[in-house]
Amino acid sequence: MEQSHQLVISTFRENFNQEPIVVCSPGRVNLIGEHTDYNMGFVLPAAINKGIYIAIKKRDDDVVSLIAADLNKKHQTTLKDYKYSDDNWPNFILGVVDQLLKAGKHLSGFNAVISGDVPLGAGMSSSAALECAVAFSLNHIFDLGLDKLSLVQKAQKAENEFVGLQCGIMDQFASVFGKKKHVIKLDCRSLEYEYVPFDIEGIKIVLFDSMVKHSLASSEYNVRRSQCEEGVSIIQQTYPQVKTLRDATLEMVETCLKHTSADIYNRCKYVVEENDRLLKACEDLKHGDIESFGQKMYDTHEGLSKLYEVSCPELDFIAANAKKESAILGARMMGGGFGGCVIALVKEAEVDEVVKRMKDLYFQKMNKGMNVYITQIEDGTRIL
Ligand code: GAF
Repeated sequence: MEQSHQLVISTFRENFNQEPIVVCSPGRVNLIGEHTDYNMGFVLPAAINKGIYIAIKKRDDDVVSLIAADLNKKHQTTLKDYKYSDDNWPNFILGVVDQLLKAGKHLSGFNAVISGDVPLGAGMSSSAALECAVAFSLNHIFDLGLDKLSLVQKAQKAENEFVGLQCGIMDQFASVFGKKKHVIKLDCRSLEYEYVPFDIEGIKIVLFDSMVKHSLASSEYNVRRSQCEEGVSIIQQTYPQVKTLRDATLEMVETCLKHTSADIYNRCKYVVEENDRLLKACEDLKHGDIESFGQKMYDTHEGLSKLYEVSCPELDFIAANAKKESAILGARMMGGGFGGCVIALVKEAEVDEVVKRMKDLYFQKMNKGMNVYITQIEDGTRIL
């Protein structure tokens, strides 16, 4: 992290000859509760020790001058002329600017340099981290007076409306509200949340990165979301009180969807089961029953792979091998899917041997390497 911090400052000084402020916004892990956020259910994410850094300072004109230090790329536009960029990375910044302007906030132009150590496309939420870093830093330099939840919502809407991914609120919420050594039990309907201690003696959160970049992710993600909505509209014909899948029971899914399309039935069944699983997993945490918690992670993987169909052969292979390791208490694919990481709870004393075996097996089967990240749970978005 220190490297990205230094890089944004030095690049900023070289290019703009000014002193910036620096904001860091972390990536996230999610222990359990996948594809539940946009169905108004629960999630259990945490901010981690990998993040996006932004060095930023306002200008007197309306020029927005951006540098992506890791990509060695520049983008320049104005507050009047900005538009979607085929280069992609500027969109996560311009999308937030767009939301703030639409909300009637007064901005001038600004200079900004970004860098980070959240691997891109690995399901650790680099895009949400960037959006949150931008929202937080603009709020600070222009003194916009937005609270943390408003910043999260602006960042999410930037992704929905400018980038085009109909994501839920989990990633942005985790990045901003993260708390060292705690996971966040977030109710995505009421937006009430609780910090649950997650500092388990002798257990590490390890991410096995399949190195598959999820190219299908945004299109298939939006398809999953509309399949869930279609399921809800069918259930509503019999149960008008059901507004989202959060309100549905397995019995309703069986009665109303069993004889409709298999896809709709499977997607909705998974979401209703996952919500229930998360609540039980939180009970496991309270009782310190990490074995039972871990078993639920494997069950989530099964659901994501077979019912929700957002996994891929590489992720299935990693999760299946994890299950054979006695030092891994639970594992599952994490995030939107179609690539990215498997998250695993691994006994600390055996991390090195386990990682080596998992990497070797992956290489033998897939003929490619796998990156592994041993993460720590850290605080959310902050000024440095
Ligand atoms: C992506 C989205 F951005 C989140 O909102 C969430 O839906 C997640 O996929 C799946 O749980 O990270």
